[in-house]
Amino acid sequence: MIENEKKKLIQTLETANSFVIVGHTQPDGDSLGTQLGLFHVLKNMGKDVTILVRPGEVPPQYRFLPGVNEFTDLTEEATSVDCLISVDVPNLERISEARAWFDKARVRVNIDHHLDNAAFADINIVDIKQSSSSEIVFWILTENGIEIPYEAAVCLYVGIVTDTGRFQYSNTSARTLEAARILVEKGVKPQEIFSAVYENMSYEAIRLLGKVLERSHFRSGFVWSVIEQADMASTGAKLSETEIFIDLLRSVGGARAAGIFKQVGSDGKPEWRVSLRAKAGYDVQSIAARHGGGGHRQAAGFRTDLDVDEVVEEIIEDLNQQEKLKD
Ligand SMILES: [Mn+2]
Repeated sequence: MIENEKKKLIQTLETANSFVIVGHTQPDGDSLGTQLGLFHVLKNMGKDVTILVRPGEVPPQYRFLPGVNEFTDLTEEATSVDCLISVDVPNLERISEARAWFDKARVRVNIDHHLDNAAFADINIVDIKQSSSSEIVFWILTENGIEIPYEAAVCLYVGIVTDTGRFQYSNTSARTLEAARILVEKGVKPQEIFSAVYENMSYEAIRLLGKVLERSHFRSGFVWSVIEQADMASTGAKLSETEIFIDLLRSVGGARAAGIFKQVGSDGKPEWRVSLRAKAGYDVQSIAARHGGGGHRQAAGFRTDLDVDEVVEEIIEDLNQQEKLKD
């Protein structure tokens, strides 16, 4: 069935003239990489392409991506296009204001690898076995002989590198490495990408990282910490720079999962944006789903207005439950 959907996509890419490409809110390397990768490919095919992002939401480590200055503010009034392509987005809520563009588009396409994808479009290409949305797009283009220009190769490579934790997570397959190999053959330089994405933290973010590590807790195989709103002011770091902190927490030996609670919303009523990461054999997607969030087995998130302690207890209980099911 997915092969049929891919055929429909190729047909649409060839026949439609105007495209809008949307990713998810708080975009990561895969969401941005897939959007920009498709942007360059379609431009190369002579198409009229709009790419949407929320202003100010591109994390600094992705500002080197070719085409990053071509984004249109998604809160601008929607225009009607032949085809909207949604990438790395599990459901319509996560495209936020781009919903207006979705409603006006003639054909809607959904390309994603999230477990909980809601198949919300006319053409749905959801493959949870692939490492990233960038990898899905890479193979569709490659298998259909559509040219991937150098700029697109850089963007798709960044999507794959970031979603696989630099080819270390369990979603890294031989096929993933094969995709990376072909992209490198097209001129992508792994060291340059590594340096741009991972060696580009602001000093302010490093100081915030120090605080977050210092106030972390480790109990029953769960490592967690908190980022308060006041921390942003006292260090000058930006919330979008904190995405990778959780990987350090998960790296603790004996940890089954890690969590970071980021305070969002107004100070009067604390609300938390919770990011979770699991080590192989554990599943944080089910935990996030129970709180109305989602993601993948190894990386998921949700929002809550419950107390941190309460949520932590629940997560530990859940991890214990998963442990029992393993025996
Ligand atoms: Mn992704």
